[in-house]
Amino acid sequence: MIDLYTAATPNGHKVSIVLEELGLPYTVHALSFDKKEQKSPDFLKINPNGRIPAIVDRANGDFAVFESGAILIYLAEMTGKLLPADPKGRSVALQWLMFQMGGIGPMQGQANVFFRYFPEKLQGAIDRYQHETRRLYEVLDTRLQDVEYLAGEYSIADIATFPWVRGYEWSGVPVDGLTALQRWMATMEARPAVQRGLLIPERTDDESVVKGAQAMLIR
Ligand SMILES: N[C@@H](CCC(=O)N[C@@H](CS)C(=O)NCC(=O)O)C(=O)O
Repeated sequence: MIDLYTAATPNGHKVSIVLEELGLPYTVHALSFDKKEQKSPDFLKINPNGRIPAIVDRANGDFAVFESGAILIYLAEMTGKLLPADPKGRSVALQWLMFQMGGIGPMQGQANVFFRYFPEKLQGAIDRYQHETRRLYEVLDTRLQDVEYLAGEYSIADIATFPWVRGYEWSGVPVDGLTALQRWMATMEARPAVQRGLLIPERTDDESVVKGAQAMLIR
């Protein structure tokens, strides 16, 4: 059994989607940013970085994993699914996974901060992060003109990338003209496991939780 520590954010959704795709049983622990539960001493023992997502594998000596990309690799290797077995295919999948972890996540995350939450309107910062995110989307689009999924076959690279790209409107980043990216998004959205994963954890309408999440994103 896997314990999943998460919140309704793109990085959290990566892990609930992969768990749904793999059909692994898991227990959801929804952390409240408003209550700073991600910084509690108990949670810092699981993720020293004090952020979601993290998992604890109860069937493997309570082994804890943090960083969403590392969690996806751990679960794919554990099950032998969603990551090609041959060295070249595996490398291609990991390249696109790293592209998301080092590029789209940080750039789009900062686009959200400066476009949505930052107390001052810093147009230079907004432009910088939105344009860089669009540039990274164009790299994805070019790739997806040649292949159905980022690694050729469906993999953890798609699962890592989709929860971010689907938020393009919220980030103020247009996807006009990126027809291959739009086709891929529609394919991803149609997957039942993706739809289930996006509902984890249950959304709350508690405004204080939303404010708390925004405060965390600013830092
Ligand atoms: N690189 C990390 C990023 C994790 C991250 O930034 N998580 C955000 C939510 S998407 C978070 O926990 N924010 C709360 C905070 O910063 O205290 C990963 O991919 O797991």
